Amino acid sequence: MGQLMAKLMGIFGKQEHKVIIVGLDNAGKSTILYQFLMNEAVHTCPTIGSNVEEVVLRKTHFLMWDIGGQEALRTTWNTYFSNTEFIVLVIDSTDRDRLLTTREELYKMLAHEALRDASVLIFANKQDLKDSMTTVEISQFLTLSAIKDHPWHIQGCCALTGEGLLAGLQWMQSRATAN
Ligand SMILES: Nc1nc2c(ncn2[C@@H]2O[C@H](COP(=O)(O)OP(=O)(O)OP(=O)(O)O)[C@@H](O)[C@H]2O)c(=O)[nH]1
Ligand SMILES: [Mg+2]
Repeated sequence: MGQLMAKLMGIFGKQEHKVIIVGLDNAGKSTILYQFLMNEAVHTCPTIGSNVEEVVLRKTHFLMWDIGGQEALRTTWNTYFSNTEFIVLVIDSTDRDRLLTTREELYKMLAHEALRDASVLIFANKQDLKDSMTTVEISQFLTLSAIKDHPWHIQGCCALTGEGLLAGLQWMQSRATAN
C-alpha cells in the first residue's frame, strides 16, 4: 500500500492503531514488517526514511511505520511520534556493543511527551544466531522492570523464519482491544 493511501485509511478508515518500529540500523525492523505482511523473509536494503504498511490481526488494524535506524536518521524518529499507540523496539540480540545506544534511545523515547501513552513491545531479534543474548539478559541490561509508566513486553524472535513474531503481535492486539 502506498504511503498516501495508508495515511488516508488512517484518517478516514476504521480505527487504526499507530505503531512505530524503531531500533538501530541492521536490527531487522524491515524484515519483521515484511514477515508480518507476507509470512516470508524478503530481501531488505537499509531503510532511508520509512516504510508504512497495514497489518491486521483478528479485525484489529495496525498502521506500522518502519523507520530507518542509521545514526543520522535517528534524529528524525520524533517526527513520527504523534498519535503513536505502540513502540516496537527491535534489537539485534548479537549486537552487544550497541546495546547501550539502544538503551539510550529507548529512555529518550519513553521521556517524550508525545509517547506518554504508548505501549512498548521489544523484539529481541536474531535468536537463531548462536551468540545472541537471551531476553533475560536484554531485559536486565535495559532495566525493563524499572519501567512503570508504560506497559511493556519483551519477546524473543527470528525475523527470518517468523518465529516469535505472532506472539508479539498478539500482545499488541490484546492491549489494543483492552484500551
Ligand atoms: N540471522 C538473522 N538475520 C536477520 C534476522 N532479521 C533480520 N536479519 C538480517 O539483518 C539484516 C538487516 O535487516 P533489516 O530488516 O534490513 O534491518 P533494519 O532494522 O530495517 O535496518 P535499517 O533499515 O538500516 O534501520 C538483513 O541482512 C536481514 O536479513 C534474524 O532474525 N536472524
Ligand atoms: Mg529497514
